[in-house]
Amino acid sequence: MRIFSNNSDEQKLIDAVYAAGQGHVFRFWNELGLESRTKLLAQLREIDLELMATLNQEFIQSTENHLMQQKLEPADFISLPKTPEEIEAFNNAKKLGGKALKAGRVAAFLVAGGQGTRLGFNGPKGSFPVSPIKKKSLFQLHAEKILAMTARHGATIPWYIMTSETNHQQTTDFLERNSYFGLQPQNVILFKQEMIPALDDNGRLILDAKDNIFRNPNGHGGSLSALKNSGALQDMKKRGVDLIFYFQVDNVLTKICDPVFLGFHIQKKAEMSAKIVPKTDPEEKVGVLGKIDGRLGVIEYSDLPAEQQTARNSDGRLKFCAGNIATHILDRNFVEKETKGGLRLPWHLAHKKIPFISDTGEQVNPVESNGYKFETFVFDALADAERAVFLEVKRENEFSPVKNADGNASPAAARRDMINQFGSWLEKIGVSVPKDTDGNVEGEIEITPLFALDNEELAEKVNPNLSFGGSLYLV
Ligand code: UD2
Repeated sequence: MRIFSNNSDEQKLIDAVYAAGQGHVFRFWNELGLESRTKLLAQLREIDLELMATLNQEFIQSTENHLMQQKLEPADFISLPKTPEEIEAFNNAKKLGGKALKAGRVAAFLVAGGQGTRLGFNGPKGSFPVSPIKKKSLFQLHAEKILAMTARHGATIPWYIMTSETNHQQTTDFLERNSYFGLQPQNVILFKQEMIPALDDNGRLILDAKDNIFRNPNGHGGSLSALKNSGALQDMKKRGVDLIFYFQVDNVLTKICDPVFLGFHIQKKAEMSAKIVPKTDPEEKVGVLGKIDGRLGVIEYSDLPAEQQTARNSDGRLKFCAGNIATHILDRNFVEKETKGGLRLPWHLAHKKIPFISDTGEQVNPVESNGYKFETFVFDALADAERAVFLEVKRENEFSPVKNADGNASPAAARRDMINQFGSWLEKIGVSVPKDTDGNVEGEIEITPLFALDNEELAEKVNPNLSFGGSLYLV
C-alpha cells in the first residue's frame, strides 16, 4: 500500500520517506485519524532522512571496527596543589574566577535532557528528592547553590537548563510550582534539545505506536546546537556572559561556578575545560580524559584495551586515571564556532532494547536488543578546542552522581557522601563528629548551600563548641 496526500508539501515529504526506504512507517495510515496523521507527518518533517541513511551505512551495515585503530594517550592535567607555589597558583586562579563572577561574565548551564532510566524514577531526574534530611530535590540543591554564589559575588548568574521533549513540560511545571527555588524566573531559562530516531538492525525507523516514531534525545552533545538554536547564546551575549559553566543534573556535590576552575580556564585562555577525579580502580566504569589520535577527548571505559586500563606510572597512579566527571567550562565564542553549520560532533551508537509495534499492531517490549540509539557527546568538542584545562579535584568534595536505584551511585550513596562532606567541614572547625568503622559519619547532617557553601563559610557562622547530637540541619 502506498499513501497519497492532496497537499503538495505533504506529498513531497511522503515521497521522500518512501525514497529513503522508510515507507513502512505509514503501514497503519488507514487506521489513523487526522490528528495522528498530522502528528506522524510532523515527526517525519523533523527527521533528517539523509543523516539516518548515512548512520545506517556507516555504523549498522559497516563491518569496520572504528575503535581499534585509534592511538590512545593520557592527557596532562593540573594536579591538586601541594607546594606553596601551587597553593598560591590556586589562590590566584580563585581570585581571577571570582572577578569574572562579580563582573557577571558567568552562566550556569545544566544538562537535564536525559531520561534517567537506570534510576527507575518516574519524572525528570532533577525532581528526585535526595538531600539527607529535608529531601530536597536535585534541582533545589543546584538552585540554592546558584543563589548562594549570586549572593557571594554580588552578580546575577543566569541558569540555563536543557531539557528534552521527554521531560520539558514536567521540568517547567516543577520549577514553576516551586517558585524557581528563590531564583528570579527571568534568570532561569529552559530550552529543549533535539531528538533523533533510533533504527532497527536493518536501518529502518521504528514505530512504537501506530502514529509515533521512536526517538531519543540526541545526547548531551546536542547541548551545543541547542544553546545556539534556542537563542540562549544570543541571550548570554546580551547579558555580557562569555563563560558557560556546564554540569550534569545527577551530581549532588557539583561545585557550581567554581571560581578556581573558572580562573584557570581564563588564565590559560582555554576554549573548553574539564574537571577530573583520579580513577583509583582500573575497573571503574568512567570515561577518562585523554588523547585519541593526538586530539583531546574522552576515552570511554569500554574503548580502553585491558592492558592500558591497568597500566601504571612510576608513581603508582594509573596511566589513564583522569576520570571524567562531566563538569566543563565552555567559552561562548567556542560554542558559536562549534555550531556553525549545525551540530558537527561525531555520533555514537548503542545497541538497545527498543519498544516497537508489531505488524499486527501489538505493543512489544523486546527481551533482546533490537535496534540502535544514536547520541552525541559534549566532550567530543574538546578535539576542536585550541586550548583546554583539565583540573584535578577531590572525589569526596565534588563527585557523587545519582545514577542507579541501589548500590553504587545510588541516592543512598549520594546522601552518605553529602553527610560525610558536611561532617568533614564541621571537623575542620573543631566540632567532633562520630564515625563508624568504614569512616562514615554516624548520624545525619544537612547544611543548606544558603547557610554555607564550604567549610570556610561554615567557620564564619558556626561556633566550634557546637555539639553534634546525631542529627543537624543548618539553614
Ligand atoms: C556520563 C559520562 C561518563 C561520566 C559520567 C559522570 C557519557 C557517555 N558518559 O555517563 O564518562 O563522565 O557521566 O557522571 O557521557 N543528558 C542530556 N541529554 C541527553 C543525554 C544526557 O541532557 O541526550 C544529560 C543527562 O540529563 C545527565 C547527563 O547528560 O545530566 C549525563 O547523562 P547520562 O546519565 O546518560 O551519562 P552517563 O551516566 O552514562
